[in-house]
Amino acid sequence: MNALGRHILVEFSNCKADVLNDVSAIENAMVEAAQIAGATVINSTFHHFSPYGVSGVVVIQESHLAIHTWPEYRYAAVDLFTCGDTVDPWVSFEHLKKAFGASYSALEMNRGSTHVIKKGDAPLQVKPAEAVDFSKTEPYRINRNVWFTDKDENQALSLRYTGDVFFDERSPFQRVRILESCAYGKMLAIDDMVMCTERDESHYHEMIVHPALQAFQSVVGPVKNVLVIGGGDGGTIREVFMYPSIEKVTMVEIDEAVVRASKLHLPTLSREFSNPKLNLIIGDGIEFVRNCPANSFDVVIVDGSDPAGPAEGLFTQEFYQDCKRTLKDNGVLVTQGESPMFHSKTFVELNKCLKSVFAPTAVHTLLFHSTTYPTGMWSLQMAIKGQYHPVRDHNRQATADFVEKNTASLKYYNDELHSAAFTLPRFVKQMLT
Ligand code: SPD
Repeated sequence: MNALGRHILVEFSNCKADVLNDVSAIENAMVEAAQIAGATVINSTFHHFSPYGVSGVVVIQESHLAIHTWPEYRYAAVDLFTCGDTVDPWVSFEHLKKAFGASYSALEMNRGSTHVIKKGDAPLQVKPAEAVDFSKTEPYRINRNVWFTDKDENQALSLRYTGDVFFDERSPFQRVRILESCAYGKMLAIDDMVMCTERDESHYHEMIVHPALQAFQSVVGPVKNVLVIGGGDGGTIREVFMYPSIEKVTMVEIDEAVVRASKLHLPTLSREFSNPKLNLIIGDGIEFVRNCPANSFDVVIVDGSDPAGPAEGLFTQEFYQDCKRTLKDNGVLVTQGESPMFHSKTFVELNKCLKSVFAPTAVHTLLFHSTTYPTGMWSLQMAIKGQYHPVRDHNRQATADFVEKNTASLKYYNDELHSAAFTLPRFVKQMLT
């Protein structure tokens, strides 16, 4: 070769649009394309842009592979640049063509023609090479820079992940993924939203369960019969089964893929799926409560996703009317209530909706820190089918005893936090008046 490098510029057209908008699929394909061609990968940096498109580069010891995608045009601009004779960029090209299902046109250029440039023109000082003892070096690791972003049009929360994808399935309802995040352990994502991470899932799961169950037990007595709608990762039932008085938990999850993914990859969340007191129904929670006999449950927990896709119906008046009917007298309903800062409209509307179904004085808002949901400020709504108050009538000593007994497993909830969670900032109070 009479040049320093080979540079292939590729126009990929008619690509699979979903692949071109999938930052992890593209990063994987590009890293593989480099490795298959025999290149040594130094690092990779890839970003997803809102609403469509991915840009990224894989730096290899022999130069780079770069890409920019326009999924809405099913088009990707790719360049593959290799130096030396050991790596054939056309091998990378073939791999990417298959991965994107693309038609193409490509142009190869020689870079740094040795007819034009001459070595030794520059006055460089070269340090003598030091001998390296390879038996003492760390195993080589690629530095991957891939980000998962949960966002609306104006705000986002991004988590860096390793690029490893443990589970990725498009169920009839949604895309279910389990990724390895760098700072928060494994992460369950539904479509492009974070559902939970190993490191902070306890905040959400403890808070959706214990304030409601402790409020109920303070006034009514031991909790026996609980309905969970959603909650397919298993974190909510794990917390419910901490109560020895539980006789039966009915869980209705619409998407079996979520349960399967969690059982396979999130053992700390899914360990109670084998509990004999669990009646797991794979089905539609909305239909379940519509057909459920009245006065069936002490507590109903709605552990759904955000109001898009199959979870949309979990934010309606009809649904909460049915939930109320299925509750026994003095029963408690608790539902995830979105974020006052991120989903302000849904947050307010859900509170109004519950007040219209129960009574304005029977609905109580709780806030907690969910560090991997956009804005980090998340809410729950509690509604009581009875006359008592979750803070004024709270048996603080009973909660302190419960926390003491379960000190090894609880990470977030305690007797002080029980009342603190119902204390709202001024702007949140204002939103709800
Ligand atoms: N934006 C995320 C809201 C998701 C609430 N449900 C999470 C499921 C955890 N069991």
